Amino acid sequence: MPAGEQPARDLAGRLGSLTSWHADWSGLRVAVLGLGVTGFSVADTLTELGSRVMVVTSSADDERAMLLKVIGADLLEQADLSTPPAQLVEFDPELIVVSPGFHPDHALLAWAEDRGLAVWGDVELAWRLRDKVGDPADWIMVTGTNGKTTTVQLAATMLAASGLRAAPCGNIGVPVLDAIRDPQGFDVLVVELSSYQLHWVNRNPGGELSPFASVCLNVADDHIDWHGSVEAYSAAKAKVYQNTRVACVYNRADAVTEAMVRDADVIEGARAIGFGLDIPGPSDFGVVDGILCDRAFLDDRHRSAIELTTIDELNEAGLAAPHIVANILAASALARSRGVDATVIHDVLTTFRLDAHRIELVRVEDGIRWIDDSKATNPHAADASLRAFESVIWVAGGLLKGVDIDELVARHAGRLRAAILIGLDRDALRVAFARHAPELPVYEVEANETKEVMPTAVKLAGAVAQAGDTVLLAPAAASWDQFRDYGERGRLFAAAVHEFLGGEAGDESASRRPAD
Ligand code: UMA
Repeated sequence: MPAGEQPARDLAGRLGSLTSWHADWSGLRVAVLGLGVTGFSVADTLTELGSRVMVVTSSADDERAMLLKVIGADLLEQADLSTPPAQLVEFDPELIVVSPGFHPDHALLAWAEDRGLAVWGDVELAWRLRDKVGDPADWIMVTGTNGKTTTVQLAATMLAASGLRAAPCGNIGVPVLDAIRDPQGFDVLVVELSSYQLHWVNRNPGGELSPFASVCLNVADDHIDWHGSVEAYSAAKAKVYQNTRVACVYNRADAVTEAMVRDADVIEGARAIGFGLDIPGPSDFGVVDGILCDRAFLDDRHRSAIELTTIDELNEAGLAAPHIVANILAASALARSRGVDATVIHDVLTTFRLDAHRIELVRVEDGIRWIDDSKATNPHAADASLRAFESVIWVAGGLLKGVDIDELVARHAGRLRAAILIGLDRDALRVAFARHAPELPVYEVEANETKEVMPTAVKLAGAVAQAGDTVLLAPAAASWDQFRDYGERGRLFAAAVHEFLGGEAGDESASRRPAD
């Protein structure tokens, strides 16, 4: 019987019962929206389970399109998806699985809603299928405006160093479905979740996530254009704590995250664990006299604390910038909640290195530091970056994604010596400089060609920089207007710096990050 005629109750019942890899997924007609890494992982999984899959996307790369044929999924590629294509209507899906990049107002999602179709995100699907291999892994879920990836990498490294099979996945770049299909299985998955992914979780019976531990690192304006308002963005982030079993980790310096924990429905017995750069109370992680401490996971937490590492040691490893210390405390809280020994955390922190384009020292020459923090794709991240330096030539701009830049400029006007503007959204920056730093020299990069932008910006910066200055690429904006991604933006900046300065790296190692 075609699904259109199938009573809605039966279908809802069937979807509600699909909570295991070993359930009967055969013949289920699923439309998968998007053919990026997510869409492909969804199609690959569901065809393996015997479902009938149609992938609908505005564009598809040749390799994935070819692979869809191999796995037996249909592809519907159509640039204009503003009305549901006839083939999709004819396919008559029983379920939609949506990629995170699709806006919730997308015409296909409105069409699905009109038809009363269930819509799942890939994370919900992965949760339902998590029992593929042996006992399901515990999920440790990480969200926040900034610091997600660093925290996820730190926590996963700590867990793995303690002998657990642990893997980072999610928004970090590895779809959660790829992790749950690993043939060996994992003890713990450290899942990075964007607000886009969180938007789609906990909406359907049978698919509610229940993490072992969870954290929202911080909340600042970002992706407002996608969510529609700060409130909606924040509400999506708050979902990370729902049904947490053991530890809800929050940021003591960010009252919004604390309120999220207070308001969350969690599993009885789950504890709230605060982290912050100040002195920790019982059940907290924090810093006392330069020592990072755990006052949560020990018997006598009212009178004592466990030492994890010191700011001096972190300085040695290039990990002492305040926002990185905060990430370290959050990751340590997550790892300690799952039983990782403090000595293991200490050892991990002596060898851990940040990824590229995160406050990365490119070069020091003639007393001028050149720093690539291309990962600073919103004002909150740029704020953390600017705080770490005193006299800054700031390379800023790109796509502002609807967020307000004024406060950031006001806060840091005093440390700026010049600004170099790149990218599309410049008006807000120009206005903010005129208001808060009218004397500041502001130079605009007129070049729009990807390969021209950074050489021009670097030349302008080089002309004004003096000994003691830091030339800081921390754009406070997304890169997609001029670059493929923040990685390309950072690489081209570093290349332009080396080209401009010539010769080999100068008087300091180019591989270390600056400490605060
Ligand atoms: N597509 C459409 N119409 C749309 C939107 C997308 O047809 O309106 C199609 C595209 O043509 C393409 C596919 O959908 O075929 C792309 O899907 P996607 O944008 O969801 O991207 P994926 O490759 O599946 O990657 C996604 C995340 N991307 C986004 O959220 C935009 C990746 O995060 C994530 O690593 C990956 O899933 C695995 O979980 C990237 C990101 O930029 C790194 N995230 C944002 C951030 O961190 O700020 C949220």
